[in-house]
Formats: sequence, structure tokens, C-alpha cells
Amino acid sequence: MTVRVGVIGAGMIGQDHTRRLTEVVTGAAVTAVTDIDTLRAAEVAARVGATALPTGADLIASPDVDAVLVTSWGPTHAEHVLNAIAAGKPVFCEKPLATTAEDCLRIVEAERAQGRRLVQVGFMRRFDAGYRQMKEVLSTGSLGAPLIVHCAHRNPTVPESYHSAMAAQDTAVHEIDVLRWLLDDEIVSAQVVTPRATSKRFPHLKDPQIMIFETSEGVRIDLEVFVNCQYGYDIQCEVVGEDGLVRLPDPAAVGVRTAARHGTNVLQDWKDRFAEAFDTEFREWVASVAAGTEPTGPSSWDGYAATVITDAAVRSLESGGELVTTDMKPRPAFYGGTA
Ligand code: NAD
Ligand code: ISE
Repeated sequence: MTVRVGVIGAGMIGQDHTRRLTEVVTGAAVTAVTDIDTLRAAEVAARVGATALPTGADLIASPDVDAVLVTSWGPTHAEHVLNAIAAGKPVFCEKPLATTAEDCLRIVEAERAQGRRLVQVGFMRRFDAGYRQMKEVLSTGSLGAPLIVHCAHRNPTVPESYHSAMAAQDTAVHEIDVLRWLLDDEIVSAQVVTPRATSKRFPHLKDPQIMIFETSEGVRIDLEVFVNCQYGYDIQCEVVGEDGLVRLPDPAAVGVRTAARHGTNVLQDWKDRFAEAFDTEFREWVASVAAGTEPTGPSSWDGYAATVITDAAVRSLESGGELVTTDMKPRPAFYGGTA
């Protein structure tokens, strides 16, 4: 069976995922595209032999669409995801699931009312081979209980439109999701402090930021978010346990020795760093839709949790570094919890 996907939002990542679904993943085809920029929708649709449709609602209702991909701007996600759930169609939503915790909860409730999981959220790091190897090591218990996690998320530069809250909402949100999954633990508080700012930033931006999270088991996570680090896109993660540690591998790269120096190149773009993770993410999502089974990737509950935790981090930043406890509802049994 070919899974016929409709794409809502044909911008940067919508086009990349359209290419992925068309050229990389087998068993999928993009059959419909919509964008508020109708010219862009028509151009992307023509590229892959799909139909350009006027609105997200038209696309979700189309009999040529089995499953929906939401890659429009964050504030529009909730409406499209809720419409897809109401139509009973599987929906892959790029992060964030929604920009407010209230909207995330509306999605959670709508999905529960449908009685089966339809939503997957685009936190692709869970599909990265390095993080998966770390999870395997942690799950053996050979390192003892995890105690501390050290992380860094560095981008070479960001555009002027990037503002200080985005360090949590757009950037750290990936660590927030992957660490909840890696540790199988919930984040219960956030604190954000700012060291001396780099002179390479825009004046409105607090960069870098140091985020400290605590989990319900008492694990402390420190995360450096530095989005104008200049030298490259660099993701670091090390989990320290009672009996040892496990570290995320750097991407494979040849070592060059010349002129009395030995080194490897550092990637410059998150799209290259996580290209294979994105491919795996879509292979597994398409396979679940084709099989008619529930998606195994991040759920709408994970989307809700990520938004609650990023909200806490933003509140801490705005308060000048106060410790903010997260205000999260108990996880329903539907999503593997006890409530
Ligand atoms: P973009 O601005 O390049 O593209 C968004 C597109 O959506 C635009 O073409 C815009 O016209 C269209 N759009 C906006 N509202 C719409 C609506 N209601 N209906 C139809 N089309 C609409 O943005 P982008 O960088 O592609 O980001 C899109 C989403 O993907 C964001 O939520 C972003 O956070 C997420 N994203 C995720 C990752 C990741 O690593 N997982 C990386 C980048 C972006
Ligand atoms: C970007 O918005 C993303 O979502 C990328 O995955 C992330 O790694 C990058 O740092 C963000 O700016």
C-alpha cells in the first residue's frame, strides 16, 4: 500500500520532508500540498505530481489523502492537528505540537476521545542512531542510576528574528524531548541563567544561556544553548551514572593530519547533522500508517510535556533566573501513565 500524504505548509522543512517522502522513503507519495502562499504550494505540488489545494481543511478532507503532515508555522499547528484528528486521519506534526499548553491539552483530549493514537510530533532526535545507542546502554543498567546529564546545543549563527525565548522554545526543546525519553523520567523544574553575552549576538538576544533542569528522580541536567557560537552546529550529550558514563558520538568524519595539525570538520547545519534521523523518523512513521498501527514516535502527550517545560524555562529566563517548577497534569494511562 502507498501511503498518500497531504502536506500543510510548503516552506523550508515542508519541502525537505516532501523530498524525503518522495525520494527517500518507500511506500509513500505526496498527493496534496497547501500553503497560505498559494504560488509556493503550486510550485511544490507540481514538483512531485501532487494537487495544490486552497486550505488545510480542504486537504484533510481530500479522499486522496490518507495521512497529514503539518509543517506550517507553530501557531497554526493546533487547528490542523485537531482537524486531522476529527477526520480520523494519522497526523505527523512538526514541533511544536502547539504553542500553548492549553492547545496541546485540547489535542490530547481530542485524540483520547478518538480512542487511538493518531498524532506523532516531529522530535527527530529519538531516531538518531547515536541517541538510540545511548538509550540501549542506559537500559542495560550497567551504568547504575543516572545522576547528571551535561549537554550543549550550539548553532553557528541565528537570524535577527530569533529572540531570547526561542532558546528554549525552538532550540532546547529538542534536548527536553530527547532527555525525557532517554532517561524515561519527567522534568519537574527549570532554571535559566545567562552568563556574559557574546559580542557576536544581536543586541536584543541573550546568548548564550545555561539551562538547568531537574527530573522527578533527582537527575540534574545542565544544557548550554549557544546559538551564535560561530564555529559550527555542535550537539553534545553525556549521561553520568553511578558506575560510568555514556556520551553521544560526534558525527563520523575523516581525520586530517597536515601542517602539524590533526582535526576533523565540524558540521555547519542541523539538517546535515540529523539527516539520517529525519529519514528514519519518516520511514517508521510511514510504516506505522501503512500497517494501520499506532505511531511509535513522540506522542501528543510528549508534545504537551515539551511545551510545559519550555514555558517553565522561558518564565525562569524572564524572571532573571528563578527556579520554576513545571505545572504538568498527571500523564493519562492512554499515554502510558497512571492517571
Ligand atoms: P517556513 O516559514 O519556512 O515554512 C512554513 C510555511 O508554512 C510557509 O510557507 C508558510 O507560508 C506556511 N503556512 C503558515 N501558516 C499556514 C497555514 N495555516 N496553512 C498552510 N500553510 C501555512 O518554516 P519552517 O522553518 O519550515 O518551519 C515549519 C515548522 O517546522 C515550525 O513549526 C518549525 O518549528 C518546525 N521545524 C522543525 C525542525 C526540526 O528540527 N524538527 C526544524 C525546523 C523547523
Ligand atoms: C531549529 O529550529 C531546529 O529545530 C533544529 O532541529 C535545531 O537543532 C536548531 O538548533 C533549531 O534552530
